[in-house]
Amino acid sequence: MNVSQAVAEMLDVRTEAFSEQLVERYFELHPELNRKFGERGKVKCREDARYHLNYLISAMRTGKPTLFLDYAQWTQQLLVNVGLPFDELRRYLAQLRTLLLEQFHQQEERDSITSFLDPAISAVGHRPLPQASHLEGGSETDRLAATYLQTLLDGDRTSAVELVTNAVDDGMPIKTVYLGIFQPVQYEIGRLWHLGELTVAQEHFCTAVTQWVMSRLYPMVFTHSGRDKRLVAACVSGDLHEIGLRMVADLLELDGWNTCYLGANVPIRGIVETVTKERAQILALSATMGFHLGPLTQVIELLREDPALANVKILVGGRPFLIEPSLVQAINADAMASNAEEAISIANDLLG
Ligand code: B12
Repeated sequence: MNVSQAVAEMLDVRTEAFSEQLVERYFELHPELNRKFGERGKVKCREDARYHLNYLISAMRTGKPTLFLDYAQWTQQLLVNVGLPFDELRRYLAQLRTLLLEQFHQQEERDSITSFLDPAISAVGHRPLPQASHLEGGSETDRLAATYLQTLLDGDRTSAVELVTNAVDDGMPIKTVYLGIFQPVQYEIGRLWHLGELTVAQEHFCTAVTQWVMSRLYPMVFTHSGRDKRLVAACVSGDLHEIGLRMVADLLELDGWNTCYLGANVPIRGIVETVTKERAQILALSATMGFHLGPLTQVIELLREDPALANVKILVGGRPFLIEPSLVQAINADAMASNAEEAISIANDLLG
């Protein structure tokens, strides 16, 4: 265990205490917050502080400061959207830095903490940059994606389904529907939610319709039987984002694989047991939030401990790997892919 990992373990044990101390101190320094938000505000702030610490812990465990930096920039945008000054998070993280440096006395521990916090603190020292839309391309597929999103935002499920089924009837491959329509539309929904332009209820509706349309396409996905290439796919414990991995599994199925897709939030042991039962050659694992890397690493450790599974390859993907592809070595996986199309060639390469 290196210094950052040791610090991360100590932070993990004391997350609750540190969150409480941080919020108490911040409210003391800014008495106007107490008057404005009171005890309820403190409870919410403690929840946020736990989130910040959890992200810091997962960045430190994997040795990747970019994960915390990305999280800080994302949080800053969220806070700006609810009307807080753009440098509120910088001040807050600077306070966290002071608090942690008071608790850790060895120079290497202190250096490790600052090497993770300082890049993030300086990144949130200026206004967040505008995030480009995911639907700005000029191709026919891009236009269809923009129309599909509009039908979803209009609450018009029937037109959304028709748009996709007509495109497929006209010859659009499922891969294009997934990667050219569903994926950018889901990313755009996330961007709009983040900017405060879409409610959680609207996001849920859009996502539910897309999942429904994906199911309608299933007769075209599951058309073969008796294949030799076997893969188990799971989102790790706590991760509720399942569409990305489902796309990976579906496109592999179309490529001739026999896939066993377990969906969201799968318990660690259950994943490894399924790999054994299915005699899978590849385990595909997905994680979305930084703190899902903890359970993901545990699955990998459990699988690697079992000599009977020594030949199983581990393919990973999801948001943290898009931010920091070199995570794949840090967590002892075999490969990552940034999207479902890339996943097909990489999975085939892994089988040799
Ligand atoms: C829909 C959605 C949800 C739904 C998920 C429902 C479902 N059934 O899947 C629900 C409502 C549950 C949800 C909850 C939350 N969400 Co959410 N969600 C999204 C959203 C809008 C779309 C996700 C999606 O479908 N993406 C489309 C797929 C196709 O893309 P993908 O996942 O990247 O997958 C591709 C590649 O990454 C890769 N890949 C993915 N997995 C794998 C695995 C392998 C093995 C391989 C090879 C490749 C691979 O291939 C895929 C296909 O090409 C995203 C926005 C976004 N940018 O993704 C936010 C987003 C991920 N969510 C976010 C947040 C904050 C949350 C919540 C914390 C909100 C809250 N306060 O409760 C919770 C956390 C829940 C949890 N514990 O997991 C943030 C994360 C920000 C961050 N810094 O981490 C995002 C980015 C939104 C945003 N812009 O702010 N969410």
